[in-house]
Amino acid sequence: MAIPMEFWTAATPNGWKVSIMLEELKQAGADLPAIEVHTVDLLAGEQFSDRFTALNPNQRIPVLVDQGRNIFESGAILQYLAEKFPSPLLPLDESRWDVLPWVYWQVANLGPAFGNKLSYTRYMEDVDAELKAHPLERFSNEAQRLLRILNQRLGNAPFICGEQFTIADIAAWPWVRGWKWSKINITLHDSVMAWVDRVRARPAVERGIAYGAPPGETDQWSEATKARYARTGTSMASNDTIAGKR
Ligand SMILES: N[C@@H](CCC(=O)N[C@@H](CS)C(=O)NCC(=O)O)C(=O)O
Repeated sequence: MAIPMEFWTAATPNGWKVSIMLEELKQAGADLPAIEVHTVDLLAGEQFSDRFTALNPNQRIPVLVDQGRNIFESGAILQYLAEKFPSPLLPLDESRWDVLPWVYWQVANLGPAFGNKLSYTRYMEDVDAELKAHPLERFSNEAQRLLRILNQRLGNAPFICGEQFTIADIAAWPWVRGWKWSKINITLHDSVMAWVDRVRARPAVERGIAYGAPPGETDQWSEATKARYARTGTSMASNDTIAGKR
């Protein structure tokens, strides 16, 4: 019997990248082992526990544990799974270089810009509006710059790397689809809007975003869920948390 994989996650965009990937691989017929899902309570600070830090010294979800190896960073996990279970999600020949730069682009650019815009928009209630104005403008402009790039690509093909849905789409989509929460206006970008719907229509994506989401709230959160996310985000974004003071 294959040793189960452990998937350490939470209901957030970076966690959903991996849950979508696992569901897409199942859909593609990959012979996955059993997956043990461990939910990390980010509000309680479980990401800072000794047990979790031993899995990921960077103290962030997601983490995949496979055969005694801990893989952290969502982009690395997507690549690891794609290489271990070959499928059209990532070509394994030379043409993988059409895909991998867009995965790195997401983790190095789109994720941080959207995440920072979200933090200043929703999670810094106790910071003066005047102090937030500059970072808000900066991350908003950067998010729009990235959306223009994405829109241009998606004007030429249905997916980021062409005709085929790949791990580049899996990496970018969970952040972009959360645009109402981050208040990043994607409606200016028609091809991005159409891609958000196109990806959402995939059955594996439907299952992937259900991980950790309250039933019936995969697309629209209740007020109680929004309040819980706001509490969690506020705790994670706090300077005291980042400075290790709590
Ligand atoms: N670059 C990392 C980012 C991971 C990340 O920021 N995860 C967030 C949840 S979306 C987290 O664990 N935050 C906990 C914290 O900030 O304390 C990746 O792509 O895996």
